Amino acid sequence: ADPNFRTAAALALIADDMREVDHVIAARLHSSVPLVGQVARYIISAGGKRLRPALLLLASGALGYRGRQRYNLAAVVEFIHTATLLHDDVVDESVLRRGRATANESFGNPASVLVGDFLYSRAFQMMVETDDMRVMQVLADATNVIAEGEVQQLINTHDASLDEAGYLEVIRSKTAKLFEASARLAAILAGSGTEMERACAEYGQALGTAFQVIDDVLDYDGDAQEMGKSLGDDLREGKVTLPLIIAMERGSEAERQLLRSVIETGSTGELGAVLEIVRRTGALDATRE
Ligand code: GRG
Repeated sequence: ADPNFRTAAALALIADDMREVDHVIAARLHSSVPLVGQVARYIISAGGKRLRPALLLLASGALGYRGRQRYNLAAVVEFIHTATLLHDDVVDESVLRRGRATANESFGNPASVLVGDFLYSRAFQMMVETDDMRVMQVLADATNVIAEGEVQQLINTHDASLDEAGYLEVIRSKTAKLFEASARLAAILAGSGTEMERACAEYGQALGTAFQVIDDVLDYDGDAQEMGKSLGDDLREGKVTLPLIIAMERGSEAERQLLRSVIETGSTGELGAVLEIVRRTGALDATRE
């Protein structure tokens, strides 16, 4: 079947549950400081895809769990995700998120960082309320690994020696870890045992990794001009995406040298040549595969 159809069918299964999650999210955004609610609602109501809550709901449903705790934990993973987005947009000095101005653009960096801290700590309040040590362990471990992944990504900026393993290590931490935790929590909620917990975690990890690989090159789709713009932005920022790594592996010595210098300097003077190497080596198709 068409994968888009399958996705739509899966999401239709949990449409009512997702409304419950949105109620929990709205209810748990309360704060005596108006700016907290304002910034938090600004980002949370901007239309995120709620992928991590969806994964938790679908997986726990498939394992036969029907308790209300799934709504709380789905809200927790969305709060953690949103906190990381607020911080990430400050780190990257991004101006657009979810089709509108980032919170840092609208409210400034300090408010973004601090409301990210609020969402993160609200998530931890809610996770402690579960009184379940395994749940707390999984979420504390995941957020720790996410932060480490971001630091490693910072270190990898403009690093032309980054290989596929190094690239994957970062995305497994910064992105896939929260997908992994969401699926793992489903198995914990359902009391499905350690084997199923491991299987769910592995599934979440694989899904999150594939998701980030595609997310990294989504803007490269479209015509050559669009790809040039996105690749140019990534090169200037020192982001070493998988197509660049594959093009480095597959290119001739001269091509490799050109790519190395462009990645290290972030200069886009040779952008046309870079695009041609990516095209000739089939690096984009290899990434999608
Ligand atoms: C607050 C614990 C903590 C850490 C901060 C900055 C940082 C450390 C982590 C950032 C991690 C990050 C931004 C990973 C990328 C995740 C990603 C693919 C975001 C886009 O996800 P979507 O497409 O977003 O699911 P929507 O908008 O749909 O929710």
